[in-house]
Amino acid sequence: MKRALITGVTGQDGSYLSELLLSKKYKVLGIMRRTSHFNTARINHLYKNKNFDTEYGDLVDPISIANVIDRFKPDEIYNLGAMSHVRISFDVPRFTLETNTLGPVGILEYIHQHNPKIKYYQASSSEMFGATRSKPPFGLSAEFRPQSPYGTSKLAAFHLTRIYREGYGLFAVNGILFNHESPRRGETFVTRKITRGIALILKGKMKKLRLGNIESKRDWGHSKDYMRAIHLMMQQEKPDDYIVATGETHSIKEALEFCFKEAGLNWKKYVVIDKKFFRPNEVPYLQGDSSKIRKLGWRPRYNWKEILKEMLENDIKYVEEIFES
Ligand code: NAP
Ligand code: F7E
Repeated sequence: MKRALITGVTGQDGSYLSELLLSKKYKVLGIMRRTSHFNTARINHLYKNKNFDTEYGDLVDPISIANVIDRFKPDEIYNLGAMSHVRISFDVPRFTLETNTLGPVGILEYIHQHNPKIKYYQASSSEMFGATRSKPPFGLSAEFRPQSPYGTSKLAAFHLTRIYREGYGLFAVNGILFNHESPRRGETFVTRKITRGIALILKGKMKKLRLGNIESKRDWGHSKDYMRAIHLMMQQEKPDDYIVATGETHSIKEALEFCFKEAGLNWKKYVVIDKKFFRPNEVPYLQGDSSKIRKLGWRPRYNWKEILKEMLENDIKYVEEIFES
């Protein structure tokens, strides 16, 4: 039985990856950090599986992570834990680098020093392309030009992963994932903010939805599809880097129009543009070239409209339930 250790298990991707690995008969241990509220809503349903459990640890405390690795002895480590919000990374730049860059280097160094057989996955991001001057769609040879502390922290971790692979021969893989969403997406990312906002408006609990720059464009996929891709890259004979994207790009405004129309509403009546949600630097356009992982047989099953529809339906149901009880 393969053993997988997942950091960021309480997040969107951690929960779907756990489900996928459990369905493939892995033993899964998730590392979660201590918070003052319960943070296990996305994984509570998994505890009934005898092959799933969690332990406390924090990426800014490398000894805590090393202790868990020592006890659990994983075959594969998926490093999904991160301060993952781009705008907030401008408010907490140091914490962002500590978690997103020093966290992974701690794990890589542990693997190098103590058990070089462990396979390592690094959750890299399309934010590393930032304001790239390369032509879209962006592939592995496109210029990296991050626009935020978050993008910079992920770019450093990307190179460290490559360096440990090339320098020490570790099985260390970067998945450069473009934006991926789902009903489990954090409430402050733009797609979920829109679908949750519409659900509250329909229920009469919200009057206006306040957003920032709605002109930027994103290549949105589904988290479930992207977790299949990262597992696939970890099963290859040789470690390598891959891009995961749909190749289709749409503006935030298009997403707004689509979701409000689905709900039978005119977005212009409800959306207020608020400077508070703009970023000091923006990433204006993202579109990925995922041809390399497609050669391994991966394809996305969801398109952007199906994702948004699923999220909207889920939020409408959720809001109905909380205001009924
Ligand atoms: P998410 O929902 O924000 O989850 C992040 C996870 O990291 C949560 O479990 C969080 O714990 C944990 N975490 C944060 N700081 C930590 C720390 N210091 N120590 C240990 N754990 C910590 O993010 P996601 O959307 O699932 O993304 C997963 C990974 O992929 C992240 O590394 C993200 O940067 C990267 N990524 C995401 C996308 C995307 O579009 N979703 C695209 C490219 C790359 P709490 O639950 O306690 O907050
Ligand atoms: O913003 C604009 C915002 O926060 C998308 C993370 O998972 O994907 C994610 O980062 C766009 C930006 O995602 C609001 O300015 C407008 O142009 O949903 P987002 P992101 O910044 O692309 C990458 C790949 C990651 O790696 C990250 O971890 O939407 N936008 N108005 C807004 N964004 C937010 N959050 N809130 C607004 O009110």
